[in-house]
Amino acid sequence: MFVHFGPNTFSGLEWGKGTEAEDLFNPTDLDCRQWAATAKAAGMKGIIVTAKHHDGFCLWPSKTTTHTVAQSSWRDGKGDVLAELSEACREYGIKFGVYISPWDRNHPAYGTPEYNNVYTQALEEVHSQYGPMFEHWFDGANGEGPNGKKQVYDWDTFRATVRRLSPDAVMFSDIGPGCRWVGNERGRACETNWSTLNTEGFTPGAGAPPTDTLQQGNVYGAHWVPVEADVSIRPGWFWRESENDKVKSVDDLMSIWLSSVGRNSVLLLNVPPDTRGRICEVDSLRLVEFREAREAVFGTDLAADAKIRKRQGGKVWEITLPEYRSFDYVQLQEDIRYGQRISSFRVEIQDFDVALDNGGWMTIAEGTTIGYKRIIPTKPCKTKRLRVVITGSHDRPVLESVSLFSKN
Ligand code: FUL
Repeated sequence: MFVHFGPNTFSGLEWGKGTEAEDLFNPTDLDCRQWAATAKAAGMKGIIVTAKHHDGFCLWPSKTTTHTVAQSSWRDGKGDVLAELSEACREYGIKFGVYISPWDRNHPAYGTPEYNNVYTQALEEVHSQYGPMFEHWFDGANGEGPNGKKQVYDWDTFRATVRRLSPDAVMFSDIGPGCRWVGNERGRACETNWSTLNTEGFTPGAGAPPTDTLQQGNVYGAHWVPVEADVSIRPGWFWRESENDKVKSVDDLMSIWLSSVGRNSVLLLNVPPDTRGRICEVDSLRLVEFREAREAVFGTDLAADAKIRKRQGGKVWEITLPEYRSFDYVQLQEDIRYGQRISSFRVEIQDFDVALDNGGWMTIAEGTTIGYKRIIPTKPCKTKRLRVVITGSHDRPVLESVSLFSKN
C-alpha cells in the first residue's frame, strides 16, 4: 500500500507549493493503526508512506528543516506520523517503507550542493529512527520550470546511506537499483517485461531510459531491476472529498492486478487517508471486496492435483488433470533464482471434439516473457490435458509452476 499524506491532503493540491503554513497539516483523528489494519485486511504486505512530498513538509520532526510536524500546532507540535505508523506496522506484521521526495520546493538550500547533505541527513534520520525499511522510494519528479532551481543529486551518497541503515531495503527509482518505475502511473506493466535493465549512463528522473525501455526492460540487461507498478485507488495521489465517489471499482482493480502482478511486476496501490488521518470507508470496503474477488479466482489452483510430465529438458510440460475442468486463466512462474530466461511460450489444450490432425491440440495462449509470475487470461476453456511449450529461452528454461484458475 502506497500512502500519500501531507499538506496536500488539506489543500487539495497534487503538488504542494512548499509555501503552505505548517498549521495546514492538522489531522483531526489520525489513526495509523487503522491504515495498517486496512492494509492487512486487503491482503497487502507493506506500507510506503510519503514521509516528505515535493512541498518539503516532513511527517516526522526532522532537524533538517523548519517545515515539519514539529512546527505545526497538530498535537502541539509533538506529533510524529512516522513513529506512529512504524509502530502500527510492527503491531500488524506489515512491512514499513518510505518515500522521501528528493525534489523539495521549500528547503532554502535546494539548488545548492548543501542540499545533498540535507537530504542525506533526512535519510539518516528516517532510516535510523524508524527503520530498517523494506523499501525506499526515490521519486524522479522534478517540476521546476526553466527558471527554477536545479539540483544535481548525489545519488551515490543517497543510495549508500539507505544501504547502510536499511541493508535489505529495495530501492525504487526509475532505474532502481532495487526495482524500477513502470513508465506510467496507471499500474500497467507490458506483456513483454524483462526484469533486467541496463542502467549505465542513466539517472532517475529526466536522465532515465525511455518509457518503452522502462516498460519492457532490456533483454540481457546487466542488472536485475524488476518493475513495480504504482497507481492510486482514486484519480489523485492525495485524498480529496470530491473524489470520494471516484474510487476505482473491483473490476478496475482486478484489471490492474492482471496487468501488473500478472505481468511480472509487483503492485503498489495508493490509498490516501483523509483530513481525519483515516482511510475512508469507501476505500477500505473496496479493498476488502478486491481481496475477496482475487481469492474467489486465484484462491483455488485447478492444476494443483494435476500430473505433470516434463519433456525435452523442461521445454514442454504436459499436464493431465484428474477430470475435465473449466478455466479462464493460465498462470506461469519462472524460477527466478536462475534469472529470467524465457522469451516465448505457447499453451495448448487437447480437445478430442476438434477434428485436428495433430491429436486435437489447440493453442489457447501465446506470449513472450514470464518472469516471477505471468497470468494469461484465456477464452473459457474446458479440458483434461494441456501442455506448455517453451518456444524461446536464453538458457535451459526453468519453469517453476503452472496453475489454472476459473472466474466461477
Ligand atoms: C510522482 C509525483 O510527482 C506524484 O506526486 C506522486 O507522488 C507519484 C507517486 O510520483 O513522481
